[in-house]
Amino acid sequence: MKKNTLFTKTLLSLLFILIGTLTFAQTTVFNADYSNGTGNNAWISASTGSGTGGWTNGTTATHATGATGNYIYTNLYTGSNVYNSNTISSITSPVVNLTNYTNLILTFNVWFNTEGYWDGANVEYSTDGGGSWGLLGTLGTGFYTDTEVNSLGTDVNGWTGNSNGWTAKTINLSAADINFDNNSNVRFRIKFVGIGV
Ligand SMILES: [Ca+2]
Repeated sequence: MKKNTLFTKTLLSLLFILIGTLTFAQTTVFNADYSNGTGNNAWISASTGSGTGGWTNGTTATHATGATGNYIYTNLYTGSNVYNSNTISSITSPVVNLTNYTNLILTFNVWFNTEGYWDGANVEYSTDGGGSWGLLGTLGTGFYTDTEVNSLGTDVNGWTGNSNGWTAKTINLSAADINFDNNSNVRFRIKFVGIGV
C-alpha cells in the first residue's frame, strides 16, 4: 500500500488581492498578505475528516522563489511535503465589503503539489456572508488546471498535480455574472481535499 510520504505534496496560497474601481480610480479593496492574523488576514482555518487539516501562516525555504511574503500552507508540511488524507481543509476569508465598487479583479498566487487527479483544491465564493457557497471560476478561463478533481466531486473543477512553483491566478469577478459588485457581504473560501492514500 502506498503511503503519503511517497508523494511530494504541498498546497499553498499567497497574497489574496481584490482590486476594484471606485468611480474612476483603481484601488485595492482587500489585500490578504498573511503577515498577521488580524483584519484582512483573519482567515478562518477549519477541517473535517480523519486528519488535522489546518493551515500554517508563514514561509518555507522550499517555496521562497517566485513570490514574496507570507503564505498559508498545509500544517503537516515540514519539508517532507505531506498533507492529510481523507480530510477537507479550508480557509475562509473575512467578510469583504464591496459597497460602491465595480469592475472587480481578484488575483492571488498558488502553489500546489498533490496526488494528481485524486487530491486538489479550488476556490469558492459566498455573496451572503457565508450562508451559501458556489464554485469560483472554471477550467475554461484558465483558472483551474482540471475539469475534475476526484476529491472535490464529480465534474468539479480545481487544481491538482504539480504546479511546479508559484502560479498567478486572476479572475474578473464583475464579468463572472455573480452578484459581487456593490455587495457588502462577500467571502472567499479555499478548499483542499485529500482522499485515499
Ligand atoms: Ca490521496
